[in-house]
This record gives sequence, C-alpha cells and structure tokens, in this order.
Amino acid sequence: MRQGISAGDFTNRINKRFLFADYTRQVEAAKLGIRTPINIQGLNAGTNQSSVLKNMIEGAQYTTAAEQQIYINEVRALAPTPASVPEPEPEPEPTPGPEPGTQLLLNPEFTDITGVAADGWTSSTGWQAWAYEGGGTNRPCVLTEMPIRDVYPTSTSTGFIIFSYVLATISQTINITGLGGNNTINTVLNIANVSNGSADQYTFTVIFYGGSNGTGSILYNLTTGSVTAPSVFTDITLTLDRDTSPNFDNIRSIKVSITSRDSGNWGGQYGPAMDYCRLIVN
Ligand SMILES: [Ca+2]
Ligand SMILES: [Ca+2]
Repeated sequence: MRQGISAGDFTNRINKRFLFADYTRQVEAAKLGIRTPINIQGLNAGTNQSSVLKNMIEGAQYTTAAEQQIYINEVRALAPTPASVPEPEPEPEPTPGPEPGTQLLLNPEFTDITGVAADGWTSSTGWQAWAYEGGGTNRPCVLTEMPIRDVYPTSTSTGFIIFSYVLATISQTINITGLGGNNTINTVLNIANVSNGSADQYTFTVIFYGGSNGTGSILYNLTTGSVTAPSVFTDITLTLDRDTSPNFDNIRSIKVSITSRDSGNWGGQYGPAMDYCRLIVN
C-alpha cells in the first residue's frame, strides 16, 4: 500500500483503474465494431459504470488533462452520428415545349389537298370527291370552298371536310418531345350541321399518350361524347390544363379524332362540315 493514501482511497483508485481499463477495452472493441460504443454525451445516469467513467474523465486524479482530452475525443468520435439525410435529387428539368401559341397539327385548315384526300389526316373509310347527287362510296370529302347549296351552312373560309352517311373517323396523331414551360393544350374543332332534315351527331375526342405515335399508356382522354352538330360553324374546344394533369410532362403524343355521319342518309356528303381543327399549346 502506498504511503499517504487511505485504504478506502486506494480501493477506490483500484476500482477506477479497473473500470478505466474496461472502458479502454470497450473503446478498442468498438473501433473494431465488436460492441456498441458508449456515448459520453448521452451517458445513462442510471449506469454505475457510465457514471464512474464520466467522473473519471472529468476528474480522475491519475490522468493528465491531455489524456482526459484524448479519451473525451475518443468517446465523442464513437458517439453515434445521426443518419445523414441525403439531399433530395433535384427534379429533372422537363424538355422545353413549343413556343406559346404554337399550332401543332398538320393541315389544320383542311386547305392542303392531294387528289381527294386532306393532307395529314386519315379517314377510316378513305376519301372521295364531293358528290352533290348519287354519293358514290359515301366517304368523307375535302373541298376548297363550301358548296353553295341551300342545305349547306355558309362560310367565306376555305378548306372543308364533310362527312357522308357511312360512319367515318377523321384523325391525326402528332408527337410531343416535351411540354416544359407550357400550361395548356387547346384542341379546337370548327363544325356545323348540314341541314338536309337531320340533326347529325358527332364525337370529338383528344387522347394524350405516354408514348410516341399513339403508343404507351393513355394519360388523358377528352371527348365531347356524341353530341348534335351546331347549326352554324362553331368552335368546339377541348382543354387539358397542367394544373389538373399531373402527367402533363409525360405526354409524348396526341391523337385528335372526329367521328360522324349524315343521319339523313342522302347519297353524297350531307353529314357535318368542318372548317378547321387546331391543336394549340400555350
Ligand atoms: Ca378551313
Ligand atoms: Ca345531315
């Protein structure tokens, strides 16, 4: 027994040394990943060993200030660090869309005609020349001026498609590379009834696809349903808004279609007449 130290003090020091050695082993073990390290800043007050350890580090008589700091640093280094929260990945910038006001359909005014067909547009039954009587194959026709006949609506415009009595669908599909900076897609059909004693029905539909050329999932489908054609040329508009369309930036193609027939069953083209169909992105 060393001189000048009481028996109790000596025992206390021995115990501290034991605990100190035990702590050191814990530190070394923790470095090897064998045991969960003690966090001096989060020491459990109810744990004797932790309490003694804390006292020892802060006030042990037999460690120098430099040694105390080393141990404190070791303990702090071993303190569990909060799981790092990764910075959220920035949303990829959508591909820029068309300039606001751009019209995207081919031949929207029906003024470009090759043979008996409207350029850019498909007719499910094909096309034929306008027939005032007889009717031929009773397919839709495209013509430069509105016929001046009493049953036809008047118009000073040019380029028209007129349905006959066999049900047909006129359609066009366009591709979209991106809509960044755009907020609205308006599709406008200008249509009028041909008043040969029938109130003809038509269906105007715009389908928005996730893939190009009308492939992939259908993201949105706007339609008038089957409705009566107006008696004079009238704009019918279907609108898709970014605000209410979370998949707006995923649109890669748009199919526009108009389905109709003349319910008066006259030979020739006496179904609804269309002056234009425009698809405008803003
Ligand atoms: Ca036209
Ligand atoms: Ca008709």
